Amino acid sequence: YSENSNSHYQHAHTGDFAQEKPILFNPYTNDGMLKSYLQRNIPQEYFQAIDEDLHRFGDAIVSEIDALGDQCELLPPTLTHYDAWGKRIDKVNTCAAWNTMKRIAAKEGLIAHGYKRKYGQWSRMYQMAKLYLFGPSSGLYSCPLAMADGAAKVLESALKDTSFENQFLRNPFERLVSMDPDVFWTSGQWMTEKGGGSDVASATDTLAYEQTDGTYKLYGYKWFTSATDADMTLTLARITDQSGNFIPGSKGLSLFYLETHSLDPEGKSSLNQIQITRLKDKLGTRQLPTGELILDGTVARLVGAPSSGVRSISGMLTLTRIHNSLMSVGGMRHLLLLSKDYLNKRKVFGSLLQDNSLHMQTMARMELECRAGFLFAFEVIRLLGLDESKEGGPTEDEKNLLRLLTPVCKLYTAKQAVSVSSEGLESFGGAGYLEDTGLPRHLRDAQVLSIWEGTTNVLSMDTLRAIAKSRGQVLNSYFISINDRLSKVSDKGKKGLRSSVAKVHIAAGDLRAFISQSSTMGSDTMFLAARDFSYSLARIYMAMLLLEHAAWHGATEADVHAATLWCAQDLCPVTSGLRSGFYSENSSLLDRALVFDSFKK
Ligand code: UCC
Ligand code: FAD
Repeated sequence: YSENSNSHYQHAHTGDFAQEKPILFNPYTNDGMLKSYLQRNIPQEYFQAIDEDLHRFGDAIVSEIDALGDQCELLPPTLTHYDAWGKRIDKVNTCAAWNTMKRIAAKEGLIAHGYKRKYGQWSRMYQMAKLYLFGPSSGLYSCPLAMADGAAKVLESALKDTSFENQFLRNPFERLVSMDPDVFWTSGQWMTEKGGGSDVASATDTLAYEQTDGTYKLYGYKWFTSATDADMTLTLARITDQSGNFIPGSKGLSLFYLETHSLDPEGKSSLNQIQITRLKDKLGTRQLPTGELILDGTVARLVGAPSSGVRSISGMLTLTRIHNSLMSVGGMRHLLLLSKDYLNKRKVFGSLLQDNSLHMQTMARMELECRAGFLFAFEVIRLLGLDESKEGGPTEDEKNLLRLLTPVCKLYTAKQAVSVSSEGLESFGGAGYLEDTGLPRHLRDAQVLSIWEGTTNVLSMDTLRAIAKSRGQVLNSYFISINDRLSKVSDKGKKGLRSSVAKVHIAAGDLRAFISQSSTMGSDTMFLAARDFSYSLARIYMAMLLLEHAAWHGATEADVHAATLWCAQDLCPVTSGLRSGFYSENSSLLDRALVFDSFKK
């Protein structure tokens, strides 16, 4: 035996090749869409300061925050029911990185910027641009921040309402919008009960008993509560009369504020008569403690008028749904940045991925979804900024658009995020499926975006609610906005844009025709068409936004190509659905037969 070649104990030969891994570079400086959008929309005197801050923040994400986000995934929260001596404590244990995220969020003003309003009507754009960069690297800390923002919104408007004693909301509001990490609070949003999360009105059986001091004690079971470690929450419950009777349905629900911890008689902090029965075992969002809670005499205070709980909490839903859209587009962008870096690192069939035109076509399609989603989410954010801080107040059209587009944007971008995340993982081949690459969690975390904060169908119904409640005014505002803004695009005469503008006009015309026809077809038709109708509203509006961006003087050839590609798809699927008879009673019966075909319990 020669010493090197024939030893029984030779070091395993594994070959010389090791794949270079994808790296995240500054997510601000590498996102031309974000920068050009902000440049196009924010006055120069503000843009410069915002640009500098986002550049710095992008560096911090790469150097510090992204690694903390990884830690949150690797060290998920746990629940300790009892201390060593048998005392029930229900302590949620979160990792150090999760706790650091809270401090970063406060210091960076991730909620505060939306309320300090240093940049007037552009403050929301600034705040949300930071959150868009932060979210995908935050280990899901974006979730408690979304709820904190939603709660701040409700509390801010409640504090202006003089019809009830509201000063107890001052301190929590100041904490939610604080930039001091030792003062900053996050909030929960406890709506879902065992009986359901969509049909909250039927499912809620948490009861609220008024006490002599004007507070309430709540008794109930909250079935999904994300960020169980939050400092406070807004929740729904039914107020009983003295005989213990309560009003069923939506009309019987009231909104309550409560703090999750209170001081016990010895001055020690303990849960406010809350038992955390367990933490959910979830497909994704594993970084986030999502618990089931029993409220057993939890002390709470009524916010606003009794029996207007759903209406009162809808301000929170608007904000959290906007955050959901933001996280959908932020997640797509983050994965795409990694995928783009991989293009010149991975070779297939003798050439780099970046030289493979079929792969580049696949990448371009993902990029297109991301850009369209981005413009849509930031359009809703722009409208939110106008609604809150426009000098002289928002116009009726702006208010209508915010109401209509919030659910439409949430439902559409969530679906885009699931599909782009799936394709994004595939762009890494088998590596995209391996846990230790850190990639699979992007798909797992995306899947929840179309479920929580209202599923796709429930938000399609909310779109119809917005239309019905405004007697169609929100749709008038929608078509006015499309026409006005497209008329400016067609004047620019950029190559290829005119024919795309014409396609959007045709699609918008088809949508109008569908709307006028649907009024004669009965409510069942509109119910069956609701999802395709919302998709049509989304695609047409996104087409207009892409064209508007492409017509901007600073736009690139890529922006023009993106607009052209988007307009080449079916922009108004509800028209095709109607032509195919999808919304007829007969089609509905056939759908039912298809679903149950050969299904026997
Ligand atoms: O999932 C959750 C937290 C997840 C973690 C946070 C993620 C943050 C983002 C991601 C970042 C990473 S919390 C649970 C979320 N739950 C839902 O979204 C519930 C889904 N269900 C619905 O949306 C339903 O439509 C309901 C429960 C809101 C309403 O159903 P009802 O009972 O049929 O309601 P009504 O009777 O139609 O409405 C009652 C009142 C009406 O006003 P009035 O009384 O003036 O006639 C409605 O017009 O509430 C008004 N209203 C609204 N107003 C209802 N929805 C809205 C709305 N969206 N905007 C304005
Ligand atoms: P269901 O309502 O039972 O939906 C089942 C199916 O029916 C869905 O496909 C839905 O689209 C469809 N459907 C329902 N209604 C209609 C309709 N009218 N028309 C057509 N189709 C319909 N909730 C909270 O309150 N606070 C939280 O912090 C929270 N955190 C969560 C965290 C995670 C990880 C998850 C997964 C959920 C969380 N939820 C939370 C709950 C979440 O909001 C609900 O699960 C969601 O709203 C859906 O409700 P559901 O589970 O009852 O589904």
